[in-house]
Formats: sequence, C-alpha cells, structure tokens
Amino acid sequence: MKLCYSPTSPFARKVVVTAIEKGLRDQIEFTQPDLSDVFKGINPRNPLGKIPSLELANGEVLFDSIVIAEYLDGKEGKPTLFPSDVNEKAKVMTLHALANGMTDAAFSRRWGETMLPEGERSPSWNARLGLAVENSLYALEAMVDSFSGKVDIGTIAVGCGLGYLDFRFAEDNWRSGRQKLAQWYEEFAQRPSMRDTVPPEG
Ligand SMILES: N[C@@H](CCC(=O)N[C@@H](CS)C(=O)NCC(=O)O)C(=O)O
Repeated sequence: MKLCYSPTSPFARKVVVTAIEKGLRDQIEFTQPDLSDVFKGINPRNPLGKIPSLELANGEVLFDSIVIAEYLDGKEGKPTLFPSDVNEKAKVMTLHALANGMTDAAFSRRWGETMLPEGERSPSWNARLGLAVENSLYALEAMVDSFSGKVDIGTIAVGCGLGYLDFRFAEDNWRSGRQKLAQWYEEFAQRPSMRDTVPPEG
C-alpha cells in the first residue's frame, strides 16, 4: 500500500495514527506530494488534488482520509476504531465530523490568511472559518465526558485537529477556558501513535 501524505497534514496524520493503532504501519510505503505549485492540486492520484490518498496493490486509489482509515481498520482482524453497532457508530462518526470539520475550517483559514496572494484574501470569510473553529472547540469542551477514555476514529480526529491548532494557530491558545478538553488532549497526545506523528517544526 502506498500512502501519499505529508507529515504536516492533519488529515494524513489521522490515517497514520490509525495505521499505527492497527499495527499496519510497516505495510505502508510513504510518498510525499509535489508541493512546487500548490494551486495546481498537489496529488495527481486524487481528482480533488488533495492528500492523503492510498494506492492499493491492485492499483486502486482510495481517498479521502476517513475512507482510508475505515479501510485500514477493517483490513486485518476485527475493526476496533469504527464501532459495528449502528447507534454507537453514528455517535463516533458525528464526533469525527465535528473534529474533521473544525480541522478543515482551520486549514482553509490558514490558506485564506497566508497562502492566497494578498489581493485575494477575504477577512470576512476567514472570520467565518475562525468562528467555525471556535464553536467546534466550545462543543468539544461541552462533550468531553462522552468520549473521554475512548480510542476510536472520533477521538483520533479530535486529537489530530487539536494538534493542528497547536501547530498552526498556537497564538490563538485554544486551551484557554477549555480545561477539560485540554486535560483530555494532554493524555491522548501521550499515545505512541500520537507522539510518533507530531508535525515537524516549520
Ligand atoms: N476531506 C479531505 C481533506 C484533505 C485535505 O484538505 N488535504 C489538504 C492537506 S492538509 C490538501 O491536500 N490540500 C491541498 C489542496 O486542497 O489543494 C480528507 O479528509 O482527506
């Protein structure tokens, strides 16, 4: 299996954390995208131009991150990160949607604030994205008790999303006023899968 990824992508990190949690990291060949012109789309294997994507031995290509994560979870042995019970799965997938949406808003805000040429930046759109992040953090703080102690695709997405805020928006101090979430993250970030995938400086 060939994973097109970047160590700085929170979506790719979710996939790598999943692979480590499932003991599948050694089966993956890691490739990096061509970042020379990000406006062209960095991953030709995905029509959407995004990473991560996973190429299987038969040449099929899977995307996006949640599809790859579910594939890895079901690949060998019993799935453990995606519950089989329909009600339990709906809860976990909703937590994933919240965390992934927060990460997506933060990632888009970074693009909107730093990657777009000066004249094409939109303060009101960036503020809208910032509000989505703030509201998601507020919701996560309120629901920590419902996911505390669990390791599934929902909590992995929360961990990778908060890690991304530390990486790109440290000055916003997401921990302020969110003690329960901060405490949860402190512990979750100690998992070997999370420690091994901390984005590099820069
Ligand atoms: N929904 C996608 C989001 C992936 C995504 O936004 N990846 C970013 C890197 S963090 C990307 O490839 N951006 C390049 C682009 O949009 O052109 C997933 O979960 O895989």
